[in-house]
Amino acid sequence: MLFLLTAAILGGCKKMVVLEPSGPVGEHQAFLIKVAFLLMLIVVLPVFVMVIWFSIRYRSSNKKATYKPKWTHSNAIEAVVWGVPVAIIIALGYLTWDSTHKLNPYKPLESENKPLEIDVISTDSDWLFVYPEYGVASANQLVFPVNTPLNFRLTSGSVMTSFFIPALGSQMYVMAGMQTKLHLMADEVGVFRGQNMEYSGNGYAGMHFKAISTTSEGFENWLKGVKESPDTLTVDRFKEINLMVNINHPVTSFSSVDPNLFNTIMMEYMQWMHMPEHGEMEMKYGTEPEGHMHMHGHGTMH
Ligand SMILES: [Cu+2]
Repeated sequence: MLFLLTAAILGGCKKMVVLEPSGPVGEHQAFLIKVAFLLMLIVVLPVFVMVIWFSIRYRSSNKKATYKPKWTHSNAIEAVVWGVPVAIIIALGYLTWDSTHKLNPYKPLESENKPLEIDVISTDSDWLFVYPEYGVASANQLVFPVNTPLNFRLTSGSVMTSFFIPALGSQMYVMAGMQTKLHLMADEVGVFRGQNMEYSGNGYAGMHFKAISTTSEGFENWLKGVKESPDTLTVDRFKEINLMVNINHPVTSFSSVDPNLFNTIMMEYMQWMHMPEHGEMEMKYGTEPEGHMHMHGHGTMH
């Protein structure tokens, strides 16, 4: 509680989005943080109490305290010292096991509403959000309807980045030549901060964006606006964006998107991995090197 209080005071008026999230994934994660914190207090609080109590009661000037210099074993102390940590570990272990499965970022979220597919592509300084079902895209601004599961698949046109909207929960790595997945949902209308959690180079400072959770009418209206944009997202246009390091992160709408954009960007790195030296590496190691198998695990094109 002390920690929460201190953090709340230090945080001032700002909402602590991770502890007060706006979606089911974030809520489960905030619950875990709080439970782990309370379980930790079971050990921490008695220790602090005993430090004060013992130092007062057993000070050298207190002649009234019982003096027991000869003792070797105490079943009661052993039971507390071992029993409590074991109970805490069992409780934490169960919670971790259960939540790891429930919060698997690859697991689709349950909802009455139809999920929205969103392809996320990161560059050195920008986030591109492609809506394949609508054939539109948006740079550095993510707009989506409230109470709708968001099915993200993510890849990078450049270095490794990390996609995170703290108010919604779970961050996910974004890697070139690979595809990762993430499922999130917002249960409140609002504007949340999205950011890159990986120090990725020059453009890192500009890699934050507004994640806007809106009503379904708001989303439809936004789509209409995007459809009117003169800008289109072709593979060539993407390459242009990918080369720019723009820390001013302008929000841009694209009225149409090359349907193969995501796979084209991913394949560029997949092909690179299949160059001749790649074969030599497999010969050298006798088997495929671990990193490579990891990449296959994420790719869908192999
Ligand atoms: Cu391969």
